[in-house]
Amino acid sequence: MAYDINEDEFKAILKAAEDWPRADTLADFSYGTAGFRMRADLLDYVVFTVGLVASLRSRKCAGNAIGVMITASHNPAEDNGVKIVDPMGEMLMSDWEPYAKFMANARTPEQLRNCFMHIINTAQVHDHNARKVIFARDTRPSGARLVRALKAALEATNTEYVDYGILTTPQLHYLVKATNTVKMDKPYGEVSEEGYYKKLSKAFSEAINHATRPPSTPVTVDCANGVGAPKMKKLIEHLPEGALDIQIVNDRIESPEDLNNHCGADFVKTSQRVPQSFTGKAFDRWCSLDGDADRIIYYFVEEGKVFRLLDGDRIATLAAAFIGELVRKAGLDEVITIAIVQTAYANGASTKYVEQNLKLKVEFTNTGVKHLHHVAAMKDIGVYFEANGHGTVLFSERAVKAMRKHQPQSTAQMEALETLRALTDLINQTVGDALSDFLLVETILAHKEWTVKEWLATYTDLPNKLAKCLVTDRSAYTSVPGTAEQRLATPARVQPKIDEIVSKYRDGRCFVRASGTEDAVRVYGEAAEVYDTEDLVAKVCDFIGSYGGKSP
Ligand code: G16
Repeated sequence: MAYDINEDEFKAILKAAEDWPRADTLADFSYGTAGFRMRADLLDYVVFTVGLVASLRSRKCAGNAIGVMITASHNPAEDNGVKIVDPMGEMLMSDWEPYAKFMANARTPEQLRNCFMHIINTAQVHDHNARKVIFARDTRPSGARLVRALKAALEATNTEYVDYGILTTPQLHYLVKATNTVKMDKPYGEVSEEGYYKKLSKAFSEAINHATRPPSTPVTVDCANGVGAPKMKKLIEHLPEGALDIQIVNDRIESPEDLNNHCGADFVKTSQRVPQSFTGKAFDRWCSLDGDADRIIYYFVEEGKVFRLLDGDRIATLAAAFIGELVRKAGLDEVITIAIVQTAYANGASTKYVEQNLKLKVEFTNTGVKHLHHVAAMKDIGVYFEANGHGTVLFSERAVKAMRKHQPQSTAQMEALETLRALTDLINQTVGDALSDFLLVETILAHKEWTVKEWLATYTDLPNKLAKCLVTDRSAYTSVPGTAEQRLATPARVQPKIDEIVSKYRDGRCFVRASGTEDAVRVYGEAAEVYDTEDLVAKVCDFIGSYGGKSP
């Protein structure tokens, strides 16, 4: 069936678009790992068109609220980005990504009209349907201007909207799901930022209820000088008194240039160093959020200032082991299975530990939580984390029902069951969430009465290194499908050279892929020895530098 464009609506769109002209770039914009991301001054028109797509998506989804988040997360302060959130709080359905790309690249009013018509007809979008969009932004100054571009598109398309101001990315995901489930039997939570803190703090109190005692040592949180700082402070106000001793550093949101600058999860993970403002003594527990608080990683120093990282792989293994124990103790191990989803960036030692010690199945996907989430959602309990600290644990409807119905046969079974049920509320079910993951890790350490030392002792990481190479055209780097991005299809000469280099190192593994959030290719390497790893990655970077660009 063919749908016609609403001429009045389209006139309003063209009029509004005049204030947000497309940046004069030759290259096409693409919807990458986490939406559009680039220098903020190029984004006005892109955000405007995202508003149009979000409005159409809402109409397609029977008027359910669609989320739009304006953030560039771990990127430097001069960047910004925008992404669309689907009705249950998950990332935009992949079939719609090309529509968003198509619209952002329309260069003339005619092309914009064609794109609009194309979406309406191929996705079969009813013009008369209700439409609603809710949105938020991180602390970047450019966010305020981009919000105006978004509002212009929403007003032109007669779309109802709610502006939630400054939030973390996972808070916006939470609000999308809460908004769309408000009339259901089991609403996801109160539709407010306050409701988010209330849900998390209540679940946290219940989850630590059966722990012998709260963690006896303080934990310090590096907030990357981003939105995580004020939001973590608000969360602390809601937590039960004395439950956790939390110190906050890097909370200067009034200095935009400090955002992610020598601090935050991405800096700590990639440089394998402590962040700015680090004052920890040996074995003090520290963690870092990223710029929009959807990633978290832990770390500490040993005596002699040896740096030790407890990254996303560590959080995944900690969570899977703990939840597995609870399932067993609750008497549900015959009914509920657990699986782990990782990407190629997972340290080989973590995968081995999961398979050999935890006896759990590991599945691999391409980079991007949007890929991991879908695989994890198919499991009874799906634990997914990227090594960079982005991830969560999904409980299927089936698992939640089994937990609800199960009659415990002993006090121990009852306690395990109560803790499990609390985790289903504590852990953000829409997307990786640094604040929720933080409470999860603290809960587990309290139950196990572990310090960072015992946590680190579960397995030994293979030495690894992640580097970035600047190339003239990152789109020239494409991966062979089905290899979890571990093999390059193009440029044709690169993969054979990587294979040749890797073959010279014991336990060597190395792959190269184009980043979907930065204008660079990433090079990941592992080997049996630290100096081998450094050497391996340096050689691959040198080759890429000589081949198609310049290495940093
Ligand atoms: C985003 C994605 C993550 C991904 C990261 C890096 O994180 O949500 O899943 O791992 O980008 O992606 P790439 O290697 O393609 O640049 P964030 O925290 O920046 O939104």
